[in-house]
Amino acid sequence: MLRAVRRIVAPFGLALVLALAFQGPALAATVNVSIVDFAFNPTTVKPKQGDMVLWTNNGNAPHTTTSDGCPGTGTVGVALWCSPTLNDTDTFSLAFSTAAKYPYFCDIHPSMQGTVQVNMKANPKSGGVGTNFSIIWAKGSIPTGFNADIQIKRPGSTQFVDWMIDKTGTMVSAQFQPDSGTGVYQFRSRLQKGTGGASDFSKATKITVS
Ligand SMILES: [Cu+2]
Repeated sequence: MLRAVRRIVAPFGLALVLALAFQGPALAATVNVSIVDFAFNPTTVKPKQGDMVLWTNNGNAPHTTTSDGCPGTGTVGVALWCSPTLNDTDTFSLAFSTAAKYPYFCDIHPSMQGTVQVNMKANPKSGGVGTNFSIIWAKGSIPTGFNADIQIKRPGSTQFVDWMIDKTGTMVSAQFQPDSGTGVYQFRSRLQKGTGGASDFSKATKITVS
């Protein structure tokens, strides 16, 4: 009997180990936000590029998840998503491909506010003046009708300046070779709507050149 059980369980155990081993970083994750009366919980989420954010209304009141800039809301922003009214247990989801800081709110209760923060990636994170760095501001492609602006802050500089502007489609990364000697270089990105309106800039991603 025991042997029979083991014969059944062992292959499943192996399958589980293999499944975990091959899961890798390629699979997009889902980050949950619970909408309650009257807040987004958690207020700030940080999905990785390509991850999904799933909002669920767990409150009794109707709510929305509304990107700053949505038409008719009197706000300024990128208007990346404008959910319909979500009643109790209703959900709304969106994959975030592009690094940026996305403020949003509930259009019914504007004091309910949240933020989705997606960071850029750099590979490698440190190197020499001859190193080619991959600077990655989106995964897959930039949403249709939108474009990405990427800024750089070079060592010794006090401000960000434009580096890559109005990138669309699958223009989601670029090579960077240090052009201002050694030190820390910082990059940040935001998403713009083609006809105006933009998200906030992402948190800076750093590379160290020595
Ligand atoms: Cu609300």
